[in-house]
Amino acid sequence: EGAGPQEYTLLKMEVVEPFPEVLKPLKSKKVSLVAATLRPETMYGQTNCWVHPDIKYIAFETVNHGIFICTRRAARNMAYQGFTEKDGQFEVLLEIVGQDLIGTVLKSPFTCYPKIYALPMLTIKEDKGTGIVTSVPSDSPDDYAALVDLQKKPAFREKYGIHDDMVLPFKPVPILEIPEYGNMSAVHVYDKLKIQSQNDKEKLTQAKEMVYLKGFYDGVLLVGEYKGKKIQDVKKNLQAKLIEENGAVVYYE
Ligand code: A2H
Repeated sequence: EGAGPQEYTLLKMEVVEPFPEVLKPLKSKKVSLVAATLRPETMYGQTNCWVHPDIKYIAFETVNHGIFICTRRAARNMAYQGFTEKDGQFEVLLEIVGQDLIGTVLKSPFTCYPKIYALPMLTIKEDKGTGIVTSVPSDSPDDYAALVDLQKKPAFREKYGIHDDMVLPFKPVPILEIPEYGNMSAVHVYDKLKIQSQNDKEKLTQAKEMVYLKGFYDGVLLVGEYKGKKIQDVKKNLQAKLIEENGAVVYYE
């Protein structure tokens, strides 16, 4: 990095009933888990949200978007980008450990699943984005690997108190067609490289390299308003649509 700030699309995933125990104090408010993504054009394929069980998150009030949940570091960045009343300042309403957010029910823009769940991902970095990630297993090898880990390993679900119905019904959705990789590029490279788990670091790096540039330059949307269009031509339009519909906002770091 170091080439100046990176622009992210900050996706707002709204907490819906039943609120988890830790968020009950905020029950009467609009509360969102926020995730930084570089791929707004993939939001049609969201199947879940990722949190790290051991990362500490906070809740703070924004001026225009209700309450956000993210790392303290991300909240500080947002406070310098006009998200809070006083520049550079934010009030911590709650401190929450990721573990306690697992199973939270969310409504997220563009996905075909009416509600999705917050689930554990152990490779989330604390010092990038918000520490919360939106999961698009059709097109992100990291997301697919982490979802397969949960779907294939009942003991892993049990360890975090995750019900089968938060995980098993959520299949990757075909949203982009990429020449040579088909309509679920992450699934294709995961199989091809015989990736074993979300901790298969080297292979996942390789998988990401294989998929990303190709997806951006040659990928074609299979769903939504821009069905049939090339991603590079409509990525900005899709980001604008998410923002207009109040599902996202621009965030830099
Ligand atoms: B992307 P970059 Cl479909 N820890 O969004 C680990 N990963 C994180 C993160 C964190 N703290 N914060 C964000 N990310 C992920 C979609 C997506 C993403 C697709 C394909 C590739 C892809 C759905 N997940 O990222 O280091 C988020 O996942 C490829 C790297 O700033 C975000 O975009 O380049 C991306 O990594 C930001 O990573």
